[in-house]
Amino acid sequence: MEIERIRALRERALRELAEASTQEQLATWHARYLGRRGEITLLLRGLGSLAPEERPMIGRAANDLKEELQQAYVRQETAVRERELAARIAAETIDVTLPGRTPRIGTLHPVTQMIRDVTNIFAHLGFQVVEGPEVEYGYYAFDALNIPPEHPARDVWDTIFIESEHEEIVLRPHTSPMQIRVMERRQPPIRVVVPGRCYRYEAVDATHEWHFHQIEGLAVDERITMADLKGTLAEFARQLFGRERRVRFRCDFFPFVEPGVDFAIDCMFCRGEGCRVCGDSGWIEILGAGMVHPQVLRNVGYDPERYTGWAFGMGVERLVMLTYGVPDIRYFYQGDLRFLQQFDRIVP
Ligand code: YSA
Repeated sequence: MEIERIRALRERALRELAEASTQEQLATWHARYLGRRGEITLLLRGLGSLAPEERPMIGRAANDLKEELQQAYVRQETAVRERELAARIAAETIDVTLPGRTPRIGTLHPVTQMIRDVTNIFAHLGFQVVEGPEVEYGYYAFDALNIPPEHPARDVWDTIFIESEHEEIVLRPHTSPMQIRVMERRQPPIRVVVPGRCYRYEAVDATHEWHFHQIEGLAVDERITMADLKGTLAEFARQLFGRERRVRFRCDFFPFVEPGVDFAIDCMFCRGEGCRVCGDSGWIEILGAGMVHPQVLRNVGYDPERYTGWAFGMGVERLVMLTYGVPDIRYFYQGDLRFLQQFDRIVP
């Protein structure tokens, strides 16, 4: 009888073991048959209660079964582990020959690109690039540039004041204050360009922002002449806008230069014929310039009998608008990627 029970137990145990296909099911099986309270363990423990003549035979059969089940368990456990490992490896396979995902990198803002283009041209012409404060004393923004208080020209630079009671402190409305700062600190020869942000108390429209960028230029030395200014600016314009550009200088007024000029290139869209971009004039004004006023040289302690110089200032946004046909300056600072992504030239 007992032998029959052992045989049935063996069959059931082996069948269930064959069906166990995960580590979890194997653990349950092990606990049920071979664990501390498992059926085999209980069977062996119950041998003592058998009749003495039955004990040897049943005892051997029970021990043999335990041995057999233990070995079968090890085999099944190994097979399940290997199958699970193979499945995991298959699922996690990486095809190293697939092309990688290209990370999305941004591009330089068009204004930054233009600042780099312009300063590069001047750097190759022997100019040094310097920068200066955006919050500026009234002295540097106006007085030292020959624009005294109450001078009507002061209104041209619609200024944002930070402090005006004790000392005039402003957000610089142009980069020209850097002319004074550079000359105060150095002796000629001087050749610098100064890119930077400017601010004006200005009604914003398609061509005016309340903050924008300028690039200032300054050259001071003995025997510097208007001819140097004309040659340098013509070369600059041809490098930036094409060698075929024609250039034009006309009289203009700025308190810190004498004589003052405005500098224009022939319109690259209509080649001087007249179109919407150049307002039918055939010319596009790109900067103001002139010979540094003797009074400005005196203000920084230079002797105007010995030294002469010229300076210029241009608006960067306007250069980008001209180059790419951007119709409205407000696009630059709205952070709209659809606009910015069009300037996807990667500049090192
Ligand atoms: C002139 C002679 C020099 O020897 C040196 C510099 C200068 C330029 C002078 N400091 C100046 O600021 N002149 S400006 O008022 O006519 O501005 C120069 C350029 O800045 C303009 O031609 C324009 O391109 C840009 N600009 C001025 N206000 C602007 C602006 N751009 C966008 N928004 C505004 N609100």
